[in-house]
Amino acid sequence: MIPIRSSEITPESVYLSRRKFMKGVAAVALSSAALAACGSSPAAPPTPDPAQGTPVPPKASATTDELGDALTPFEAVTTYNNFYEFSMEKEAVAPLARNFQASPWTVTVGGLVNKPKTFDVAELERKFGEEERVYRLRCVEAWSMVIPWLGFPLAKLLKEVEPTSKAKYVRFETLFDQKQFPGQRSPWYSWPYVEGLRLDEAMHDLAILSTGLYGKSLLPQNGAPVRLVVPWKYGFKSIKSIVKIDLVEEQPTSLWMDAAPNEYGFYANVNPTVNHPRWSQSSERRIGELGRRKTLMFNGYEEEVASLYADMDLRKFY
Ligand SMILES: Nc1nc2c(c(=O)[nH]1)N[C@H]1C(S)=C(S)[C@@H](COP(=O)(O)O)O[C@H]1N2
Ligand SMILES: [Mo]
Repeated sequence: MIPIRSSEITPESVYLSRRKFMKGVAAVALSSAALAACGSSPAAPPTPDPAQGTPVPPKASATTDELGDALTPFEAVTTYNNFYEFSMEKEAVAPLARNFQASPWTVTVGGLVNKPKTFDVAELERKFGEEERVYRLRCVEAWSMVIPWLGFPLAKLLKEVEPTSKAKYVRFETLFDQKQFPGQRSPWYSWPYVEGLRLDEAMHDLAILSTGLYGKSLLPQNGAPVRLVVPWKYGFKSIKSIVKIDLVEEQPTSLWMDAAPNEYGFYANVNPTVNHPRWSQSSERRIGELGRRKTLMFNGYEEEVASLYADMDLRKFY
């Protein structure tokens, strides 16, 4: 039996507090409607740049994803967050994350590899570069955003450390630090947050390690300084603030599989035909829009990733 928290729509409490959620969504929808009514693009308002003390507007080179869907405003991307290490309350995450120390920061890559190595984040960026990738993020709670990430393919890092022939999966771990992450004092979850991918999934070009969004370094609420982004899977697979990456032989057990094995599987591919035990996955609410839109198979990346699962029953391996 898992504990139920009556706050937002969360992976473990979707049916509670629907009223409060609707209030939040209406506010976001209103603010972007107001922007659109003024004839301006849905660009975000300026945010203070701590280095300069003057507001620098966040910018992305793209304005839509490849399907023509508008970017979700920076404001929403950075204030409506799931990051349980800070809070289970989406709007509480950003304020609590303000003083998070994301530097210095290292990522230790090891396990079944020929060349284990600890990387400084700056070194990761230098070595593997930074490109913009506009991806849809589809949360298992049935809301979604379109986010212009900055990052590099995870495959580049994996090739660098040379997985051995025994390596079958990649296991990711978030920082464990109860001083900085008050949520990690909660006994209901097996901290630190852990996620995993099959090695071929991890090697797919769409899977990136992200160090920024909207042309700027990641803010703590989005997983600074480095987080995973796997756009064809539910958002919870995209683990934040990573300190450890291990190549392993056995399928890792993620925090969510551990917390509710009947609700969250290892694969967690976006699939409108397989419902969550407590709600439908056939449609979603795009943050900033009124009404719902149909959820796309593999979140719209079917052409790119379906071959990874050609011989699998996707109803069984959810
Ligand atoms: N460490 C960690 N990573 C996490 C989470 C979390 O609570 N802790 N939440 C996940 C969930 S449920 C989602 S939907 C996305 C949200 O990412 P965003 O806040 O940057 O949009 O982060 C994922 N990564
Ligand atoms: Mo999520």
